[in-house]
Amino acid sequence: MNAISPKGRRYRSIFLSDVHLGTPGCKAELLLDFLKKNESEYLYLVGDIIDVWRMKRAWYWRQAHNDVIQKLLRKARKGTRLYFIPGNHDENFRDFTPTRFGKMVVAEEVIHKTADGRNFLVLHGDKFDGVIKYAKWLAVAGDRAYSVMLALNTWFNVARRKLGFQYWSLSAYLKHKVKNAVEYISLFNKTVADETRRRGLDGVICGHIHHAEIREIDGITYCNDGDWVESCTALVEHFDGRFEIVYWADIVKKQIFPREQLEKECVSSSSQTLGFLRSMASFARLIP
Ligand SMILES: [Mn+2]
Repeated sequence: MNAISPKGRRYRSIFLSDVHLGTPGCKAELLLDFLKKNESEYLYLVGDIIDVWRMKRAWYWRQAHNDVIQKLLRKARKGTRLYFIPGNHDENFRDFTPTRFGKMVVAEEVIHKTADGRNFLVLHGDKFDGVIKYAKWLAVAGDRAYSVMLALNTWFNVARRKLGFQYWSLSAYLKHKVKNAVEYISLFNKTVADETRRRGLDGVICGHIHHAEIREIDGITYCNDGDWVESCTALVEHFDGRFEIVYWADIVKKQIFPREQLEKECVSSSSQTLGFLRSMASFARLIP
């Protein structure tokens, strides 16, 4: 890949999610460029990094996808504190939570303490899908029903997975139910902020809805780190505890990836498989 883009910088923390490695939509080259140029003490992978369930249907894996994984693991080896939080597209990793693979911590949720001493809940966000689906009904039924719904949602998803069914997509469901995307996003924001308040925390960092945002919601700081399919965004924490969204695609405007070039990069299926297995083996090598 040719040299492009301005130089990056050093942050206290970087949060990334919804990369969807293993799908044609993943902007792996841009992410690789971001990872090469930006360093941090903490690196959080906030879910849907590898799109395992899409890959079960259609295999898509390029060299750049391997490179992203290798780059992440190399950062961990060199001292970056790496946290892997599974999402609904890579939920197979939830079978291993909480655990530590060498330098990488795998967990459903993590509490991140900012440089200025605030406590942030870090999680993917898909566990609120059920709550959002029944939002109106739950508002009437009250707090207890809400807790039951959260528990049911988790139980339902484990059962569905064990039975080999695909993930039920909230966004697909809401396309018919909710008038527009804005309404859905604000419903998601509010649900996540409510849960954060219930737990007595200062803020929350999540992904899942592919919409980067930093916003105050009734005293809770809500941060969403966006995605690497469309917007190519990362959430960063500066050394004074201030959060910011980095729009890497805007920073790297010049860069274009002609479709033919991508196709040429797609090697034959056996070597794709081999590359993928090698990446997974790198994960395994981290086991102490
Ligand atoms: Mn998700």
